[in-house]
Amino acid sequence: MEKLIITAALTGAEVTKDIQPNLPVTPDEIAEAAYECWKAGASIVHVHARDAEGNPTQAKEVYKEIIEKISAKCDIIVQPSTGGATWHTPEQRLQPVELAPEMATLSCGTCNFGDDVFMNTQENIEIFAKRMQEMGVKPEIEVFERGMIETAKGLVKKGLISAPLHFDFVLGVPGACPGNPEDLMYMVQQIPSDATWTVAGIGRYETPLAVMGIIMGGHVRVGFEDNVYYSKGVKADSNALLVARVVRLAAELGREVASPAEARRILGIAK
Ligand code: KMH
Ligand code: ZN
Repeated sequence: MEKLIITAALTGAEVTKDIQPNLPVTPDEIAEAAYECWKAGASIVHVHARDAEGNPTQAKEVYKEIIEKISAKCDIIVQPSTGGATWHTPEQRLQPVELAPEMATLSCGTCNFGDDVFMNTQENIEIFAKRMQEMGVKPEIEVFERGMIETAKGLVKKGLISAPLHFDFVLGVPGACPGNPEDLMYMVQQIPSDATWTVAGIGRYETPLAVMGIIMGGHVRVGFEDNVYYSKGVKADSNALLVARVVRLAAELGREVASPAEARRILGIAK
């Protein structure tokens, strides 16, 4: 089994400081949180930017500042979001790809997202995929529902993304696929045999699905974007503590953790 890639989803677009007082929102806070997660064992950070008021923004300039600040501290792979918030336009969402980051997310379909709709039309998915290809950005295919895997396979046929694909199963979003073990096992059975995958369990699904990812040979995402608690009713003090728990679980289960350089090799990212 390959070493385990741990992604830290630091901020997201939905969580606020009221919900999680330790949420990193400024570029300095995000860079420090990324550094702490790197020290704890993460090899990728999934980044959402916030503006000066703490609201979600997809502004290229803010992502540029965040990437520069993180890269000055450590060699972790920085993966900006192109999902943004549900109310962002496709044009706003695509902005960080212009910075040619090593990776970026590519959501491959529309689903309900709590009380909102996370809209990804076929036309926009193709525009996003094409621009990532032109900019040399490795897409992480975000899968919230089963059909999104088929959309990704369709992008391969159209030459807009290429093997080996890397999927992220985001399971447990209210309104989309739940995060039970059988949901993950079914998803994994549908992807190409040469593909890699990560699992991100939302809320109470986070830790059980992390264990599933470790033992099934997948990779794991944790962090405040997905879950703000350390245990039932107890808020986590930092993203790094959530990463550190996955590192301990992996050690107990006999799986080594990948460095960023090893993660690049596993994912086929040339630095
Ligand atoms: N905030 C969600 C609406 C991504 O980062 O690519 C979308 C999201 C997915 O978080
Ligand atoms: Zn995200």
